Amino acid sequence: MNARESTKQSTTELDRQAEQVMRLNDKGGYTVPTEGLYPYQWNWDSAFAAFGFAQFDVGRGWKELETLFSGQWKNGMVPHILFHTEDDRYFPGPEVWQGTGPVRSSGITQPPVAATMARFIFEIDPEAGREPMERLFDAMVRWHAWFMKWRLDDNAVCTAHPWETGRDNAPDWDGAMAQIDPVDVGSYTRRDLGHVDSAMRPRPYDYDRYIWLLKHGRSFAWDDSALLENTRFRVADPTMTFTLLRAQRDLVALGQALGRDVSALQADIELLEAGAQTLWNPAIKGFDSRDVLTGKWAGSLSNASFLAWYAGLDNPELLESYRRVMSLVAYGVPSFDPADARFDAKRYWRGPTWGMMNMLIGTGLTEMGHADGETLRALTSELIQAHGFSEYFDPTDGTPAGGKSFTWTAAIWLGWASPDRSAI
Ligand code: 9WN
Repeated sequence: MNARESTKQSTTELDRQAEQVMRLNDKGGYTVPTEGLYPYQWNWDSAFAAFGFAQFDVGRGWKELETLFSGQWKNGMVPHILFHTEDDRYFPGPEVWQGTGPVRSSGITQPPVAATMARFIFEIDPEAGREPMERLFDAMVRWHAWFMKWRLDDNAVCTAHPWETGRDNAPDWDGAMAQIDPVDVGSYTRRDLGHVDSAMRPRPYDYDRYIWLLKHGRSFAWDDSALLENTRFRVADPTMTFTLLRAQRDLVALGQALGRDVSALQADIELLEAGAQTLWNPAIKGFDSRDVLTGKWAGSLSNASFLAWYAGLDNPELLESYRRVMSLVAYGVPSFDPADARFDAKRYWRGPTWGMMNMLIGTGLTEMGHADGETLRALTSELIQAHGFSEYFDPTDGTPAGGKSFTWTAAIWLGWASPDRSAI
């Protein structure tokens, strides 16, 4: 067998294993990110799961999204965790969050990638997608409208908790977190450290503040208007801004396919395009996070900064920064600039590379006509071939980190990184 044939054979075997990971984490209508560490339905994980399932079972992909939106609150918000069961392997659980929606849930949201994944799935089979999309369209419009109503600052999208961005301990929040005195946070037991080495997870300092913010939100029964008035954490950030901008564009395309009026969504796109530009920080040659309460930049060049192309915005200086950052690592976009002293190759969102972020960044680069997108796809493919379906990886040597048999890594392998199965 020549080298090419043997690579082909092993990638086909990986396709099979990725499907197995998805099925293993499938709890019937929704998928957990990984057994043990994350035993519930997470918002953006679920959107990636839908995309992964759709590569071999389009109906199951739509089902995932419909289950996610079954947890939508009256105000339009779609929670970051839906607690369909009881499970003491994760903290904080439903009794701590006390979300107010139709399904037990957290009280915050996560990056809106669902409409984008829905568009990818719709394009695989538009006929099969018509019915589920008819049901999902208004719900997606309402979720996006909730962001537009409650979360804009200078038309950039803000986060109210580090967990909302999905980039929990990124240096983006260091300044805003330092303003919080987690007094009266009480004692609690972290469950994550029973599953993963503490060097790969957020520190106790961060957790105290995560829990303090949770209790703060809960004390206002998660009421948007009361929380806005009493806000203690509000950061305008590239993750939320770029994912919403992209999602609004995809919702327009889906709406047009369904024959809906999309003029309000088009107006939102213009606002968000202007808002995104307010996040440009010339000092880091990149899109940055801005603490709304102090007006200070985070000075954080992160993998979220590189979501600009995915959001449909090109920028030659950003491309220079991207190429510089990529020249410092071996295996995909690091979550933080390796040239910055705060870089930590294994600690979660302060250095490691994440497959699904690579997919969003790579897709954007390719759509903008930059060959770097294909290079990133090939690097991510090599990384997974060498190190499997872990939650994230050390970008310098590929060492797998966090949870194993992870849904989103398997999903992006199936739909993007696998040489046999690339759908986008
Ligand atoms: C808190 C499930 C989630 C991801 C996030 C990731 C991590 C949770 C945690 O796991 O966050 O939401 O407990 O660490 O940071 O992006 O959605 O995979």
